[in-house]
Amino acid sequence: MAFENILVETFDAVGLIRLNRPQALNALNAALLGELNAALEQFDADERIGAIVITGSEKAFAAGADIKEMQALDFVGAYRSDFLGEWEKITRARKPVIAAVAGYALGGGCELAMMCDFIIAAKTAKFGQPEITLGIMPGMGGTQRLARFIGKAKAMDLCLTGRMMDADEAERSGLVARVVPSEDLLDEALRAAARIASFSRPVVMMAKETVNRAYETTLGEGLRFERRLFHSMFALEDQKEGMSAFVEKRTPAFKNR
Ligand code: CO8
Repeated sequence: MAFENILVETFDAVGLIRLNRPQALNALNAALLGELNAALEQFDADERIGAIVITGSEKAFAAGADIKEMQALDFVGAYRSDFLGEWEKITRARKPVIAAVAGYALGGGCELAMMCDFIIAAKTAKFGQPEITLGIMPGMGGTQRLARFIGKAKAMDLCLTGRMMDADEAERSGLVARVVPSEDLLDEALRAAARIASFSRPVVMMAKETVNRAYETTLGEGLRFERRLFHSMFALEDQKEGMSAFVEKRTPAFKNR
């Protein structure tokens, strides 16, 4: 499939998707969304790929949903087409997805980054939910994921004032996993993804699924889910290999990659 709004590359076992609408600061329109979902599905299904990175440009990860596309929308049209409901598909990728964020991650851009498994941010990154300034509120998970990830106080502050948060504040708040100098952003994200891809694929996928379960269930159910999957890992050759390699002081050669 030929893409017009994203660029897709592979680096060994890592799939890289770059949002590429520079004229609109990577504003997220329906065409870009369709392409992003298609590229993610392809990487998720590709046996050679173990982890995926989504990034934007130096200036913008994404400056939000495309305001020009939304401007003329009416309630009936938005409701009947379940406008932008397709975004949820991103969270269905079973392989880990890292957001590498430089510049603006605003509105839908911040929400897209939060749909990824973790965020690595450049010093220049700016996160925010400025929808309130447009007469709307976040609609792709901003009110829900922010509240869970950074707590009520900061979620309210960002959603109600529309202010931006810099990379250091985002890291302090728990939104961002790591902050790195801008020039190192892509290398750092690709290195993290390559490291993930070097581990046992089923174990990585189960670890992702289990951490995500923490956001959807009670602690007791989550702990039982974790323990059941943990037990199942003793059926894997990769468990034997990983533990034998540790005891024998050598690097493990995982088979299920
Ligand atoms: N949509 C469309 N076009 C955009 C967007 C956007 N979100 N952001 C920037 N652009 C365009 C500008 O219109 C401009 O185009 P042109 O040159 O044709 O005028 C170009 O990108 C460059 O932008 P600026 O000239 O504004 O660049 P600056 O460096 O001066 O400013 C900012 C950068 C601060 C990022 C500024 O562009 C800005 O404020 N952008 C809008 C940010 C925003 O409000 N984002 C939230 C959008 S709403 C949203 O995401 C809701 C999602 C929920 C959907 C729910 C569905 C169910």
